[in-house]
Amino acid sequence: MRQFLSVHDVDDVQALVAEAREHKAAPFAFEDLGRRRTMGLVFFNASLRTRLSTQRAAQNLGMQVIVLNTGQDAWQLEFSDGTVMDGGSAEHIREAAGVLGEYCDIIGVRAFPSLKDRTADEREEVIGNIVRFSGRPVVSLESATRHPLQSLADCMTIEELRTVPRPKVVLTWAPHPRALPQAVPNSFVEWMRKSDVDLVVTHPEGYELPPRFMEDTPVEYDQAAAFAGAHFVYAKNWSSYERYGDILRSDAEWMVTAEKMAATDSGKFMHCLPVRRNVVVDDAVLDSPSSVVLQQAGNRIWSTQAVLKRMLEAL
Ligand code: SN0
Repeated sequence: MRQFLSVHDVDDVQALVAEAREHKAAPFAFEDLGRRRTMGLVFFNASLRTRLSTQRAAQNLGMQVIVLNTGQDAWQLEFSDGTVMDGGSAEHIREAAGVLGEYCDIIGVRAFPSLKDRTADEREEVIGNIVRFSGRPVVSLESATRHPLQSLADCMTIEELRTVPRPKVVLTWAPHPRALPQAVPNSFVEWMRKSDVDLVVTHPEGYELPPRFMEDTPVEYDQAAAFAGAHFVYAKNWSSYERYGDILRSDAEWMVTAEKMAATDSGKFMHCLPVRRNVVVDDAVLDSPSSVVLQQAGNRIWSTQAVLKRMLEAL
């Protein structure tokens, strides 16, 4: 695998999930594969799970890991070409990415959207420029429009926990005080569509996800109807795509509660974390045995390890 930016870089999702489960069973089976290889992690935004699970995955494969937090530690970067750089930006992405390519064999990048300019966000310039100017294989650690490593871990978690051949999976919008990206739900839909599940997306009017990710995925505007008989409830807030980056209403009644979960078929509660307690989901759900958020977070290591192993093999 040369790069990992979306589900389109994976030929067989089921096979990759199976490999991730093998890494979980035998974490150090390939501990020499990444010997004398260096993974660079570049964060333009905050991270807890992605940062630590990617380090663990790379280290389990014998790689060295170096981390750059661009916000506080690095020079302010310029992205547009032909600019007279006499303002705040000290370094152009062309040199910065080229230097990363000198130091790293594989580069991971996290770059959230602005949520202001939809067209610009959809161009994925940050990660695209690093691909272009580093000349190295790049792994998305969450881009403006996608979070594929999260989705792979989600597929793995559903595969581990499913009790029926084709589970009903509900992606539900949930309230949040801040405007958040559509990256996690976009990716989740994209990966679920390649999995053997019945996917239903539920959200208030105005929070429709981009058609290029949804395609013909069913949308149910009645959250209670969507939850009926669900085997997995995946909660996530996102801001409006149509009125790009807006929070349309507070919609507090969309919080996931124990009462709502009672209508599911012993449904498991999933969330990518970080989660706002008693805003997105109430304590009663998060602290109940139906919550699988920690298993989901744990699986970030093994799913990333499966991706990095394939990328190391392609070096
Ligand atoms: C990010 C998002 O894309 O929604 C990362 C999720 C993996 N989440 C946040 O930025 C949450 C921030 C907050 O204030 O709760």
